[in-house]
Amino acid sequence: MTIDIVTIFPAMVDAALSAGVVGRAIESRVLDVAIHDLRDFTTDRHRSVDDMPFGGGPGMVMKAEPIFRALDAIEAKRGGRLTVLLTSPQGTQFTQAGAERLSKVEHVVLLCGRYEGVDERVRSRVDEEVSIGDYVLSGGELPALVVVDAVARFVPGVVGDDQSVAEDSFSRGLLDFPHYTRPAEVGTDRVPDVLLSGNHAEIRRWRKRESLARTLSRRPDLLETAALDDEERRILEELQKGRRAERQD
Ligand code: 4HQ
Repeated sequence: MTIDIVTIFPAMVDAALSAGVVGRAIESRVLDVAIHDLRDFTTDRHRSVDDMPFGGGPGMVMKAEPIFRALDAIEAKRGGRLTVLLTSPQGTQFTQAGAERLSKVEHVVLLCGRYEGVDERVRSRVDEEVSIGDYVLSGGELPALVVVDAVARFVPGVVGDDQSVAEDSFSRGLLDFPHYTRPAEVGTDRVPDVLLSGNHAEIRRWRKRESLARTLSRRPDLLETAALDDEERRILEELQKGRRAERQD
């Protein structure tokens, strides 16, 4: 897949994308990511990307035409249908399922908004508006980076071990179980014995129980849609019974 990012802060986006598994995937050309400086698509002396809002009011609005020119240039370069995303608090919530779906799209473009937002006419060329959560950021760069990271993990070859992507917390629809590494004792705090037992069937069951217990206490909403196997349903039943008993005494 290819990802094109349009931003007025190309250095910020470039720095973030040079680190970690995504950085390595770009370096080794498993992922084709290009960053475009929106100012390169302006035509005035001052390279303006924003202007005052019609109707008055505070703040500035991103101009439509530089964005249209950037999209035309990306379309010419990629030579196929673009899927254009705009990150905004008005968008539909970005989820793990959304990330997996986008990873199968050939050419994705991310438009990073700044200021009060973009000229409404840009939306005629936007396929999807996505929000990463209910809070206000000062620009779309961080949301775009979140989208790239979550999508890239589903592209074959980006994460070394395909197994770990399949087992990722939200791909299973449950919260993660606790992890431990050496030493087995930190002060008086010991690693649970089961993890040192070498009994892999028991370890698997313990991890399932921990995942389910955490999900039940912190994110019960996830249990409505999680795909549980027979064993998980049995363990969940047990945990719920335990919690009902707790509440009684
Ligand atoms: N912004 N999820 C305002 C966000 C945001 C979010 C991006 C702030 C766009 C103009 N985007 N700009 N939350 O807060 O996606």
